[in-house]
Amino acid sequence: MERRVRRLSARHRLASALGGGVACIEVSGEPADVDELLRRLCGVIVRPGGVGVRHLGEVDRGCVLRTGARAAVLTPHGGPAVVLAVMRLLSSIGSEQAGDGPLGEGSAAASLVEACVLETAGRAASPLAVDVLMAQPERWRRFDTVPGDDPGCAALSGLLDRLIDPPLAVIVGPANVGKSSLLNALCRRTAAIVSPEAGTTRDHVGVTIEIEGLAVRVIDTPGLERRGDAVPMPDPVERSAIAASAGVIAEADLVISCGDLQHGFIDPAAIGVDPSRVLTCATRADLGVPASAQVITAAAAPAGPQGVEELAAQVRRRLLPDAALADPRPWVFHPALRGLPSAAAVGSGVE
Ligand SMILES: Nc1nc2c(ncn2[C@@H]2O[C@H](COP(=O)(O)OP(=O)(O)OP(=O)(O)O)[C@@H](O)[C@H]2O)c(=O)[nH]1
Ligand SMILES: [Mg+2]
Repeated sequence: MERRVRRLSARHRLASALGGGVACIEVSGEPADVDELLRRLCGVIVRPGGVGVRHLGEVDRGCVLRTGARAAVLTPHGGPAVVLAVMRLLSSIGSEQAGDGPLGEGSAAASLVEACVLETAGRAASPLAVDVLMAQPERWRRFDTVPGDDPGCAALSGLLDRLIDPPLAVIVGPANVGKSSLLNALCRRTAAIVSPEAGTTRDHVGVTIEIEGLAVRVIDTPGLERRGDAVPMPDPVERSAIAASAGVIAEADLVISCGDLQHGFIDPAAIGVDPSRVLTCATRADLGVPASAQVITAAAAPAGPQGVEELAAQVRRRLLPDAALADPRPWVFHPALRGLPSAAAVGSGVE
């Protein structure tokens, strides 16, 4: 016989659009019932002020933020199937699904900056965004001017915005140095075609990978330069792909310039890239290491991949330095906060 679940006073609602990297589900109700709902969902009690990554039943893992005695926010992955499964699970364990409404209505958000945190957590691409967003109400409270007008905050915000919209890293280098193999190793699956023929990658191939909680778009490009008479010149299809690569290279936040001992590196000036945007990466290092590489890899060495984790860590640090993550100044992370004095953003009442 099916055991009946005691209904709780708790209610839940989706506070973000479906389909972002991370969804935001608000839960509210009497304190004891919010306690009980989270215990049923995660298997542990999450006290007011508590935050942690928890199992959301058997559906997913996500951040659970107990924003107050009467409210909590869950951030499962944003795909519709996951979100709907979590919503259904909440209903089945005693909560009632509330209708969608404007942000901050009736529960978790107590100020504009908090409402913006909830909205932004729902569409941020990077799981790491949640921790940095949760720190914002306190950072805004401690700042006494207009964060948007402060040059330090503006520079910081430009970097932290990469937690919302994934930054772009583009892999470039001579043909056949192992660029596609490197992309495959980075995303731990075959996302790009690899072959011993020079010119295998005829169009650029892109994937979004997560490095230490930061979502990064990585694009692999066709070889940009050839050496040796045995290698034919690019055909028209490939020439147009190479020309198209120029566009993504120009947009790149970071250019991963690959080179091996046999072919060396491309001169950044030849592709119009400032060296400050370049990370030089030795590839096929099991066959020898070219001079002056900042990181050394052998993604498809017979003995197994080497240096790929270190490359990933360097990419993350170049795109989002540790100093930016630790910076105590506020982040202007939402258009509604631009030009706003911090006192207005943290004041109670949501417009
Ligand atoms: N020994 C060794 N071989 C590798 C390594 N990485 C790639 N290769 C081999 O090098 C060849 C070229 O690899 P790709 O990854 O296709 O090189 P690419 O730079 O993407 O080539 P294009 O797309 O043609 O520009 C393939 O035969 C790979 O198996 C490595 O770390 N060590
Ligand atoms: Mg390739």
